[in-house]
Amino acid sequence: MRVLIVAPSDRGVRDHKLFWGYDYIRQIESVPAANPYPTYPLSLPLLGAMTKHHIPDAHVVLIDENVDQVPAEADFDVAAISATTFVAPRVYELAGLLKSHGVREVVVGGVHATHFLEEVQKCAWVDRIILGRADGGRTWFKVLDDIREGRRNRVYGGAVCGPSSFFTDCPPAFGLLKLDGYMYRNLQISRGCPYACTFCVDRCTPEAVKPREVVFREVEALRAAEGDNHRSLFFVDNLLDRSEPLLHAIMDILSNLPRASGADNRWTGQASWDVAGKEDFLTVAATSGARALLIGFESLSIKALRRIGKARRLPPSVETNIQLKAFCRQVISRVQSYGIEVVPSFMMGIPGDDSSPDDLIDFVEDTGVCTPHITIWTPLPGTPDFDGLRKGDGLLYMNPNGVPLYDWSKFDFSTPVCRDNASEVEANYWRVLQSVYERKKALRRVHRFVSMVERLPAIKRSPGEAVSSALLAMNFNDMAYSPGVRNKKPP
Ligand code: B12
Ligand code: SF4
Repeated sequence: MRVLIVAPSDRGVRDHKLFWGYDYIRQIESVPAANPYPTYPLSLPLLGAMTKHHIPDAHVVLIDENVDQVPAEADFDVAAISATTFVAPRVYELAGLLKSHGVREVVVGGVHATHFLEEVQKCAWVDRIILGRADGGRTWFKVLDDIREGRRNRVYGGAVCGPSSFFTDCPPAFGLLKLDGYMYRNLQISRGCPYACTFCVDRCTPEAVKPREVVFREVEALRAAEGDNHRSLFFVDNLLDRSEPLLHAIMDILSNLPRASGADNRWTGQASWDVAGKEDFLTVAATSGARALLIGFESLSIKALRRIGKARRLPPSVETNIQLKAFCRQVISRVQSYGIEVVPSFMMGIPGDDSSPDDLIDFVEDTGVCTPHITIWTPLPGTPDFDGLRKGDGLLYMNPNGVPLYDWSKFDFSTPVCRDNASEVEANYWRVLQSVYERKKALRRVHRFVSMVERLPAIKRSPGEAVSSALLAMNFNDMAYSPGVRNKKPP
């Protein structure tokens, strides 16, 4: 069986300004042309490994359209396409294209298929749709068997997640990726999230951690596949600072990660604001090579946090916007004091947000965070925010008669898609972005962070490591300060 597995390009997204998208990265002067994209989608090597495991003589080709092209002569029995929402239009285009090339079966899975079946099943070119995880319940094996044996079935419901639902029989097929095309190497230790943010598709999903020997085998497989082209790791886990006892399993894995000689053994990951109180975790993170932790603060307004279901996770003493600012500042300085850079995430335009754009600008300056990740609140299918707005006719860019049902190219996280106050939100957004990423200010923050790391007594970090953290920060800075941002005229 000849199997093509594709992650569609994000290039169709309006104005090419998808934060961390292809065209953003292409504009960064410090990123060599050979590395045009941050990281590969982990679903590709995972599906590749599962296919080879289940059908050892299968010919498997992985294409991430952000670094490669779908072969013109697409002579495949099966094309499997991974769909996130912002690339959905390209998913449908590819499905038609591949069918016209004679591909027998087009299969679509991924987060958009899972949460917006209503739309995906309207596309006539799509033969089979997979909901949920390909590895959970080993749904992908069932799909391959049905195709091989000619059984018709359009929709497969994958199990969401459970402790045993990782595919652990063999590591992801990293060797089938063009690893040279990426700046970081994705790996996953755990999945799921117990929290209930109303804008997130991963809310309230059961948590699971891979056994440590599985993670170590994956690191080794990755290092073998990349050869001399070492890059640092990016852990895609929603939150590394999980609740007990999963936290201990993760700390054990991080402390003992195989360290290849000559490789860049540092890593970046995601955590919650609770991490500030987890000293053991921070110590393990710092000593095992953490460069940065991405933390979702989302807003400096209590009302906005209430609206998105995050306020209930604040300590009871945090009741006003002033207290919230102080709390966020404390979290950041705690993590920074371990020599770890914080990439805080904020969303503007959440209904009820009563903080001002200047609050955010001042906060970035105060905390000295090098690379704030600032986007516009963008409700996506599968979330209560999307359902609520859709029901109340509050969403812009509907496309009532076609596929896709919305113009997803506008859902780029820098365009307001909510009808209320759209032009005000957009004007404020660009003002904040241009202010915090003004070249001199951004470099001053990087310099502050490097000097702070160099002065740290407790953590044994060489100046070289501080500089490397700063370079990472500058990469992100460049990214956000790309001409797309600099030359954008606020409406
Ligand atoms: C790592 C990551 C990134 C990385 C790498 C992106 C990439 N190219 O893969 C970076 C940092 C670059 C990134 C950027 C962005 N990301 Co991101 N990211 C993630 C994250 C944390 C992990 C994804 C991952 O690797 N998971 C592990 C793999 C193994 O699981 P998976 O992808 O879910 O695949 C499983 C199933 O979905 C299914 N499946 C997937 N594809 C297919 C295909 C077939 C045929 C089948 C059968 C099954 C199947 O089976 C897989 C295995 O079980 C997810 C959140 C999450 N926890 O999943 C968000 C997530 C994918 N990102 C998201 C967003 C919004 C973004 C940004 C727009 C953020 C921004 N504001 O800029 C950008 C967009 C850039 C881009 N073009 O991708 C959203 C997407 C929501 C949506 N509805 O589309 C998510 C879900 C976060 C969230 N909770 O809302 N991201
Ligand atoms: S945004 Fe983060 S903390 Fe909130 S539900 Fe999603 S994964 Fe969990």
